[in-house]
Amino acid sequence: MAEKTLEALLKEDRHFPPPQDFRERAVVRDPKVYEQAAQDRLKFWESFAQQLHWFKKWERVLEWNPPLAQWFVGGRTNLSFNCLDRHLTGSRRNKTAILWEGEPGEERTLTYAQLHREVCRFANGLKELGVCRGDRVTLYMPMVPELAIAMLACARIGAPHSVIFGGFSAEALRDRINDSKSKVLVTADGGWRRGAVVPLKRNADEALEGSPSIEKAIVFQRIGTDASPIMKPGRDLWWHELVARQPDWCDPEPLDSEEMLYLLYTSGTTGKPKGIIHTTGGYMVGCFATTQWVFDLKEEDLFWCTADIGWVTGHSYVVYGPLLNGATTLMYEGAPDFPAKDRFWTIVKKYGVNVFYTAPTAIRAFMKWGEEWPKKHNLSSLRLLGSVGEPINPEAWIWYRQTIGGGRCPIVDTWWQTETGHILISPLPGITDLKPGSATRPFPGIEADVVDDKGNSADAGYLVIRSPWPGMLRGIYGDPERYKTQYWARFPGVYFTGDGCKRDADGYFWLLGRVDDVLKVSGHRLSTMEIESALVDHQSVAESAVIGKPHEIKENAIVAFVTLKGNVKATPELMDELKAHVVKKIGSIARPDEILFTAELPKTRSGKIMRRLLRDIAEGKALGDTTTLADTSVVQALKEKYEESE
Ligand code: 7RM
Repeated sequence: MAEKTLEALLKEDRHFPPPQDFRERAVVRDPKVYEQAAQDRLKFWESFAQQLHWFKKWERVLEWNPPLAQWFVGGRTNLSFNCLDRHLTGSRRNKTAILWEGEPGEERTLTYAQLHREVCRFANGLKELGVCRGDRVTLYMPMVPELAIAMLACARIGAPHSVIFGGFSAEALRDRINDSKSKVLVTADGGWRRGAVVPLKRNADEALEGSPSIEKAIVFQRIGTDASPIMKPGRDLWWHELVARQPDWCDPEPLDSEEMLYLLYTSGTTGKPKGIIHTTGGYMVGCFATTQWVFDLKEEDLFWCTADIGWVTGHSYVVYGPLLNGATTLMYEGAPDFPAKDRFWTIVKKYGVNVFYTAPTAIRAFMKWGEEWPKKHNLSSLRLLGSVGEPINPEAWIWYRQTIGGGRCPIVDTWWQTETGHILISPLPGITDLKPGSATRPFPGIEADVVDDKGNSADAGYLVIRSPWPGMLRGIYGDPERYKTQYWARFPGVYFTGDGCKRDADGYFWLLGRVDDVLKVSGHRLSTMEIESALVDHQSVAESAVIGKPHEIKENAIVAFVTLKGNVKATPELMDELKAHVVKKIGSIARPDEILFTAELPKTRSGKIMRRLLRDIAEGKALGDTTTLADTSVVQALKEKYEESE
């Protein structure tokens, strides 16, 4: 984050206590929950586990051999059973579980009983194809109920799912399938995005040419005649044909608490994405607890988390968290500005959304589009707003509160990561006084801290988590060493988040963005190294360095400095070709906003690229300390060139 905004942030002293009527009706009203949880963290988490169904009760709540944690040791449970069957005996049986709106405007509702039936059928379909407990299944789907159905079916039979965001390219899909060695791929003939078809099956076909582990591909028909995919005999089969012949009951596997529930690939500081491992029992308890307490969920609430299920936010707060709580979760397939910039507000009004959870990048886009769009709609059903994915600047926070929340809705700014599984820092909306731009305090039972370079508690420095929590990652798939070095080596026995953080006099946390080479671009997590590898993969590129440049809506714009091979000429056509190459290697979310061709990159005497200087150049700042630079003329020339190109 730029220094100017940081300074402004720390001067932020407005605060907003919970409105009285909200406080009186809140799920959590007693501030003592913090002390009670701190006194006995295990008892705190256990109290949530006790509200869920277990085939066999756990023997111990936690087994902690840093950095390896096991939660609810010896317990047996099933996520799908807890999300579905548990609600079938009482009044929730015919309650809407998933309320779906397709981008072209279709509506579908699935009650808990209907969802249960669909999940059972699909689970039986997977079994027919030979999927067994422990086999990985890759899901590459649009935002349709069938994605949630496939996840819950996998969870039911104990086959870990690996959801790949539909915006990833064929190559990115192939790499992730191969890393997980999935046996089955579930995809669709396409998805709708801004009126166009996203060619998921075509990408999948390309990916599967190099994915030997895949035996079968199940294709959900979302588009129909406009897509008409080519079905490969012996490999591809239609979802509707597979489920049509299945019975609508499937026994839930009594899974060990520590059996793998899913893998989710996320970008780290190297070029290769990591398959984050989440297991069954702890993740379930963490999602259940945080959804209920942070979002103040009531029986009659309609909850809308706008995240794509391809990201962790969609896993925990579109699917598992709300369904564990027996809530109604809204799922929307398309973009916020299609067919017009008020699509979200049309949906809020049409269904009467009560709790709305989105990302700062979206809020900043809404601000830019102007308040006339939300003002066209009655948004009075909203009672609580959430934010996630990056720091929210106070201006956006205030706008969100006033323009969307009508000044009456508390805002929960929730900090967490793919690795943490669920929210770790957030207000409790019935208790916490809010400060715009601060995620406020660690959730009860979470021991977060801010430390300096030496690992001592400090007012500013790195955000760390000092003790294990139920939903924490259990490892990186296929790379146990990287799990240790990445998260637990910087400060031994302490979880390193990779985020900078400041703590104020009231103990409030102010997240300041990443301190490593991970970038958030429109809420999507990318690694600079991944984009560099994609560029260097092009035949004309010798070397590249990618940085994030502060952007008013996207948080970061992607800027790539590129040196070309031998006598390759730098042309505008080549620039477009390189951008397209990155899209092909990773997906459109990684397309560089700017490419600058340069004869040389600034390096230290030991040959390391000095990204700090590149960032200064891109931000148009005076150049900082260049004394460690091997050749100072390189950077001066680069700066001049960049300024010319703008
Ligand atoms: C949920 C998610 C994780 C990174 C994390 C932070 C940033 C997320 C907030 C935030 C400030 C927030 N998972 N981040 N939430 N920064 N305030 N409320 O986003 O794995 O994709 O990204 O996102 O840098 O480390 S993620």
